[in-house]
Amino acid sequence: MSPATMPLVDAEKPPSAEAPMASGHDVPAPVSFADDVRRLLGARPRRLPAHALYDALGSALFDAICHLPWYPITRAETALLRAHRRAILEAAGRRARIVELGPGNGEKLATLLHGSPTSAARDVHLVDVSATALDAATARLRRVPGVQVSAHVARYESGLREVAAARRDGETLLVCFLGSNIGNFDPPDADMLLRQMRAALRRGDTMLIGSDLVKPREQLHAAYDDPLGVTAAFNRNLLVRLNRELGADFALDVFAHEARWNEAARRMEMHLVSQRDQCVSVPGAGLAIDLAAGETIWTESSYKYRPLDVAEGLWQAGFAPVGAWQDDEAKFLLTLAAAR
Ligand code: AVI
Repeated sequence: MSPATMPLVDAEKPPSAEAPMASGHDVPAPVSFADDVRRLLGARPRRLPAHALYDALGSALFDAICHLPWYPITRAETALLRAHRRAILEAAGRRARIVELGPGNGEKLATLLHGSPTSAARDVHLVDVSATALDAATARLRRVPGVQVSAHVARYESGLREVAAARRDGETLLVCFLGSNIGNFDPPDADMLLRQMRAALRRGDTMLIGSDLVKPREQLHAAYDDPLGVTAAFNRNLLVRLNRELGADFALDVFAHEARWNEAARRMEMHLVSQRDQCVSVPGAGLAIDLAAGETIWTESSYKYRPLDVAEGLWQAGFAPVGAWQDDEAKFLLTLAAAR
């Protein structure tokens, strides 16, 4: 990896046309897994909720993906964090309370925190809907000297609001949204999420966001359909979860993992392709579906970005990019933005 530093973006100027400030949206009430499955799997094209990929086994498989030579996101981002952590922490301020949304195994935040002066005490908050996912990250971060960790089992928006509301006088917030997690949201949802985040912050708070960039199709295919079949297992595990939790009768061997690059939408898609005509029932969601041979269940989108799109999306949501660092080999971008 060769992290290359990009020039800082002028915080006073939008990347393109002037846009209105974010106003904050109402957060929709959480729906149950069964409701989500009924709505998405019952519709055409058939879909499943990507957030459901992360049960205990799914989280372990995702950890394994991050170690695969064909999946460069985690390594590239870790290298950028290591190279620029002092600048990032300095810009966030000495008294920054740090929040990570979707911390994975905690390794990336640990890398960032090792840039703090050893004397600095840090209040760190982790937000995720999965308690299992939070356990590993909490244990990892407790080993970093001077760090006090609190875990919040919550959706990103509500967890962030909770942490922001409890800040002490004089504290700023640094929100870490790493790993290109933003890429798993369709653009309207990603925009809304950024606006909701902005609404929870005060002017001058900062956000550190990782975005995977558009790259050659072959590299994307290898990253999302790796020769070891780990990503295929990660994808099929969603069916294992439906069988276990909703009493479904998916036969795993008649669904093939497929990774597709959608050029027009600039996204990788993961699908499970039915290998024959079949009928599947999901009693826990009150659903029975017919699948034709070749029909797919779309399980995840991973949007890929151009650097200017990232800056523009942040600006539209009420943030001013103040620093950006790119890994030219892996094509990955880390952006630090201030709430304006
Ligand atoms: C967590 N997320 C950013 C990963 C991604 O690249 O979209 C999840 C993943 N899906 C397949 N491989 C990794």
